[in-house]
Amino acid sequence: MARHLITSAIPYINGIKHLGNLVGSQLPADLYARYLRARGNEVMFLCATDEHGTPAELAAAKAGKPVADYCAEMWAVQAELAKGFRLSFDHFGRSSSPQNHKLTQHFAGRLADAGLIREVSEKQVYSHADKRFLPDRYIEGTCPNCGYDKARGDQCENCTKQLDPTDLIDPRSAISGSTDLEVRETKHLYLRQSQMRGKLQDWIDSKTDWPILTTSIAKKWLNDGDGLQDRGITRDLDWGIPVKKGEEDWPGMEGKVFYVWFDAPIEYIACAGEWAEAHGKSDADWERWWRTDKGADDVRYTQFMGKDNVPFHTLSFPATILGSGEPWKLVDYIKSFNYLNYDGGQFSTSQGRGVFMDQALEILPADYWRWWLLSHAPESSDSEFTWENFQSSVNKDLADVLGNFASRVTKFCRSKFGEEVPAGGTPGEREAQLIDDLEKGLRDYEAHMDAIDVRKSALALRALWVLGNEYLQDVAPWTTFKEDPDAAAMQIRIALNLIRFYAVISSPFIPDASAQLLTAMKSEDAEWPKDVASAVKALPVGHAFAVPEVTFRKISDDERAEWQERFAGGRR
Ligand code: B3M
Ligand code: ZN
Repeated sequence: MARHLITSAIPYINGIKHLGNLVGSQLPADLYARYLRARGNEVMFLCATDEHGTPAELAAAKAGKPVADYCAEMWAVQAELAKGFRLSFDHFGRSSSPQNHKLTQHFAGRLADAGLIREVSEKQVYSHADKRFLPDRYIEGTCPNCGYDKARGDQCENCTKQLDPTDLIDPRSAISGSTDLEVRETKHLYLRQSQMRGKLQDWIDSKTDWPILTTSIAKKWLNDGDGLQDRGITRDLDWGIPVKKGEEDWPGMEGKVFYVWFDAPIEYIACAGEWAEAHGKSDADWERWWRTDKGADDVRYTQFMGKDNVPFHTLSFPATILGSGEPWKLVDYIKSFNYLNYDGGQFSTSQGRGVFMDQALEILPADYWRWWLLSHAPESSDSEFTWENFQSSVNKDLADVLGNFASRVTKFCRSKFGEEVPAGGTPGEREAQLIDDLEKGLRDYEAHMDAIDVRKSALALRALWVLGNEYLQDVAPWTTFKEDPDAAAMQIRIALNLIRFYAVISSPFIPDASAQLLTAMKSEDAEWPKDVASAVKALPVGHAFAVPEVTFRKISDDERAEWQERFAGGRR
């Protein structure tokens, strides 16, 4: 038994996530967490909402709510959807928690003491009407290059020219439209990441087992002069973690907050503190996951995220941790993902394009989505969701292969032998072959799961389901029964045991169906199989079972067409 700390990138608070977001971090992290628990490891699986920054403020304004209220509500919505998808977090925290405030200020203080923070004076646009400094992209005006009248302060969308807000003709606030703007001097804190280049380089070079996607992005940013530039870690916003040096005020930083990307990864740690508080545990209980001087040296820490988040996790966050000079746990393995596209285009939150988590659950239970998303995870390249593909995957893999196996076997047994595991017959060569194949297949599946090769794991699991189907097809107990009822009983005994075996090993992918099948087999033994030979004998002769309700139903062509149409026009 080992100890595993697992975190998923923490989703932004401003709205419900789409399936592309889900498959890029939270869902594969859940798959891995469930697998490791099923194999008897001690797991701490953490996620949270990422609640700071301009997008949170603007989303709250758009909803007409105070930002704190908006975040509290959206946290509850996201927590409920996470439950709906059976994401088995040990805790779903909030980056706005008191724990994160304290820890973020603590890290800033440590970094300052280590000489890794410098103050920089900048010119920034202040909006009197909005009573705030405006980030570059919240200033609009006319492009000096092409005359487009909705150019943004960072770039003109029309001619793609990179701009400074001061380049714009007739600049106005994108929030209120006000033209009452003023350029003001303001001071900010910069993290001197450049000082840590050597340490980061050594650390990344030591990670020879990381996926190519992760290391290629990390190295690109590390070696590309831009990647390790000193980085502003404060902002002129109201909502966020007030800039402090530990518990002390920071002269000149009054009214400023930390940049969202500074405090968000620190929430991974703070979340463990929130977990401890929520469960009446002590500091030592969470620190044993995070402090190498307090027991975390034997923890393996794995992070999950979309590729766009990799630089923050391979450079900025490690810079914060290493720079603190304190014994915090660094990540051991970063699993990153490409993008999932939607039906010939991209998923888009701003345009409401694609299927969102709440909508998905309105249509079908979580397992259907979990299976499709995981078996098509965008690992080696981007992948695409199409309704045809979804329909065919659900109908073939889940309904025909797994669901049908369970229903055929149990119904046949009920009609010929009654609702208990039948006696009689002796396994022969075909059964020995089956056990051998399953044994190899199981080891293959485990190896892919251990390596977090999500697609390969799904393929390996499906191959195990197929082996059972092929066996049934070959031995055809419904035919055998006419000449040799004892042999048919033996075949069905094995097949009934396979249902339980499948329930156990499929649970990381499809937890609800697995639980349903285990209940139908009236078994509480969900322990991961040590070997297949004993797994196919786990339910003894005379053990009662019930025919399960339909485990997976098929998606009809009409439904597919209806959904395709419904989701084509964007979110309504
Ligand atoms: N909220 C971006 C995202 O959800 C960001 C991740 C933070 S991880 C510390 O993709
Ligand atoms: Zn332009």
